[in-house]
Amino acid sequence: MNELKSNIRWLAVSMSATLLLMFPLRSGAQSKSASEEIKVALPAFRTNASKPAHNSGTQAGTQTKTIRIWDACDPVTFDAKVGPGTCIAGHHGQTIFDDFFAEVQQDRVAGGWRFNPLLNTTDGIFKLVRLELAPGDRISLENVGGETHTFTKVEEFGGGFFAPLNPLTGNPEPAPECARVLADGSLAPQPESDTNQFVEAGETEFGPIAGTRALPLGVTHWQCCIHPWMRTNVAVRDRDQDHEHEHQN
Ligand SMILES: [Cu+2]
Repeated sequence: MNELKSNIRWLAVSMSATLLLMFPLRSGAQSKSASEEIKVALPAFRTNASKPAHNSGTQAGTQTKTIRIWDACDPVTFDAKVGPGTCIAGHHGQTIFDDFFAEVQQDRVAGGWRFNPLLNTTDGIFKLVRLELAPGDRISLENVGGETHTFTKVEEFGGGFFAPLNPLTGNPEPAPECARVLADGSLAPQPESDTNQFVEAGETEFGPIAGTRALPLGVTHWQCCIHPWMRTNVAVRDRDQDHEHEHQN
């Protein structure tokens, strides 16, 4: 089984390499609308910043809430179109790049790329989940997809640093917490921090702790800086506060 897996992985890598030789990566991240034009140099967003320290000694009564990060990328076609290593083989994704791109073009989102919990379906009414935390609670970020995603606090939701997706998703302007605009107009990712975490495929890491500077009392907005429709709101409230405004976002 492991041998089969490694053969598949090797096949994906060698196919990507072959495709890359046929279609070398462009430099500069110009915004193009046709999927054939999507070859952009992937910004060096796999930073070497150390992972946030695992905090020991959590207070009694606090809890950890997991946000699962999903995608459905097909390794061969994503690596061919975006760059080697974009989608790691061995995960569950089977959506080929052109189908992903066509879905974003038509719907502004790709449904398989999302943060969960996403929807509250109790009472037969669908509404966006807002993660409710009390000081001391912490978020765990579990990437069960094949791509790297970010969990980034933004003042207002906006585009990410992967320029081709921004206009298609109705976010022509990147959120400044996600991207810097370079002199040539291309975008560069903001450095990793405790409010801009890069979670690689298959990784689980601790996210921010409620009640700290990164995740203060009140409602904060978080998004992925690669796929700008991946969004969630987090509310931090003292335990004795009532939840009468729970329905608001
Ligand atoms: Cu993402």
